Amino acid sequence: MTQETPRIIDLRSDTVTKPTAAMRETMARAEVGDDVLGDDPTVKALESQTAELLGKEAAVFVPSGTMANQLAIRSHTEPGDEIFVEANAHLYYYEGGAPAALSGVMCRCINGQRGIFSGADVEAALRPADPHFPRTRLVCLENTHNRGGGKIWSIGQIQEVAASARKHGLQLHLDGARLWNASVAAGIPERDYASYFDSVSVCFSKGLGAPVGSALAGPKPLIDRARRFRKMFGGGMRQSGIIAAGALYALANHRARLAEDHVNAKALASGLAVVSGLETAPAEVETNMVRFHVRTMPAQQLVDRLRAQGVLVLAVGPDAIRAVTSLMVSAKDVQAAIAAISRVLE
Ligand code: TLP
Repeated sequence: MTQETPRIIDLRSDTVTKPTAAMRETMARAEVGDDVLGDDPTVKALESQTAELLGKEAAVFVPSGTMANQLAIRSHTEPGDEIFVEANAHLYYYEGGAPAALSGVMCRCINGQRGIFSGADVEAALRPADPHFPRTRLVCLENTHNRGGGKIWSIGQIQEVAASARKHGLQLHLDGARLWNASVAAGIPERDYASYFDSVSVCFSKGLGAPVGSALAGPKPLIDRARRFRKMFGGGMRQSGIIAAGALYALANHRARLAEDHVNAKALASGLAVVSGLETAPAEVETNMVRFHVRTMPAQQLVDRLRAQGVLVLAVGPDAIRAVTSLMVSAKDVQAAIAAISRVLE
């Protein structure tokens, strides 16, 4: 008798998505060339399609969202400058100290509400032009906001922050790793969000399901500068058309389906809301992330016990857990995960 391998339900992140058979086929057939020498037609196609989608003049393909964000910071600033970041922003919180190490900038943290801050917060953080102070150059936003639980910035909120930033001559960067999710959930085209920013980073390797790759988009002079730093940081890739083909496939085929992940995340949160020992706020679920609090054991203990049940989630604080839906997770998996979590907490 053959034993069935138990199915692993992986809710740790949408970064765990694997390329589908059709995506792999497209990748295998991709035309390639040496991209550092400007010869890869598939990378060029991806860069121009990304720039177009975001309403920007140019884009550069990079290995990761981290590199896209850090190239943006490096390209907008000089060492000794200051940038405004939200205290839980990925580019500050989760990128290994890169703003200090790679750009030599100071990060001034703004405390947001689930990642969202206001124009007044920007004004309050500003300092007078005086040689005692660093030169403030850049304001960074994240949409959707990861540690904010997949929270979407509204256009009104962005407009307000952008107006304050512009009034003081500051540049704006958007970490749009999951801008695709915001766009599908809110019904607002990516380029509408992007229009308030000088630069926008996007990822193909999260909910879109490509195995590797991100891009930074913006005006041509900024992207030319970023391309130079990409080489300097070791991100110049050669026959990268193979991975760019996966990203092109993802753009064409996996954007609209993100709505399914959002429905699944809502269902997960609603199911968890009635499990005793947990605190979950289904009304806060706007995209593909669910954050919940554990009251009866440390979060890591629940994570470990769930692993034994074939359900993977991440502890994101001593009592906080994050579960992310993606194309690796079906509606049935969500119900199975709720059942497993209830069992463990009983
Ligand atoms: N986020 C990862 C982890 O690093 C936490 C995840 O599992 O969510 N911006 C945002 C908003 C992100 O969430 C991430 C990845 C990145 C940038 C960085 O992308 P990569 O991992 O491609 O460097």
